[in-house]
Amino acid sequence: MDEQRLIRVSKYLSRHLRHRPERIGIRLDEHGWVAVPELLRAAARHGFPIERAELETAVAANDKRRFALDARTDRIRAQQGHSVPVDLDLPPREPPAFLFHGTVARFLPAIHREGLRPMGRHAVHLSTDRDTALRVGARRGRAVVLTIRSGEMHRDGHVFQLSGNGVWLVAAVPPGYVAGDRS
Ligand code: HQG
Repeated sequence: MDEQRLIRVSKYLSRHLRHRPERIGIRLDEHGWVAVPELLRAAARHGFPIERAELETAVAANDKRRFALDARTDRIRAQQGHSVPVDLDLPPREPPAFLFHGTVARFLPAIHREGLRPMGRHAVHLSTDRDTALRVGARRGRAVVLTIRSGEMHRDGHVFQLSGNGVWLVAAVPPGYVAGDRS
């Protein structure tokens, strides 16, 4: 499977497992799962046939491990990043003292005013290391990395979850916990 095809399949999966399942007539269950045969049938029906082997490669070779396959039940889901409402059914976890969020300068006034909000997604995404946050921010321009006082947030009762691919998720970050900018 060449790199281009891998990217196309990954984007197709992201689109339908995170954002627009209804576009191809599939239904995610409450935790975001869909049966693999159902997904493959729907993709073929909608003009984007995917071989099962391609799907498995796209899951296994994905640079950010965006998707999880449950071999026992033969289902697939996106590990995080949804805009459709899902309960990822992840246990609450104690985060490290600090986490990082990559963004761009033009969002800073709003972020300092109202904190980090999930915007189009179901949660705010935070990274354990600055480099990852830099890459996330750089999708939109010159990246700015915010340091989040996650340990303090957790002590104050905010619930954190860790996705299967290592992204920390929280409903929102109030402005008082946003510690610093760094580009
Ligand atoms: C910003 C990608 C104004 C926030 C990445 C961000 C990540 C605010 C944007 C994952 C704000 C939302 C998520 C506020 C937050 N006012 N702007 N109050 N609060 N923002 O894409 O974190 O390739 O939904 O800073 O690698 O950028 O898709 O979130 O810039 O892991 O797998 O609003 O998406 O992964 O943007 O990225 P996003 P994100 P995938």
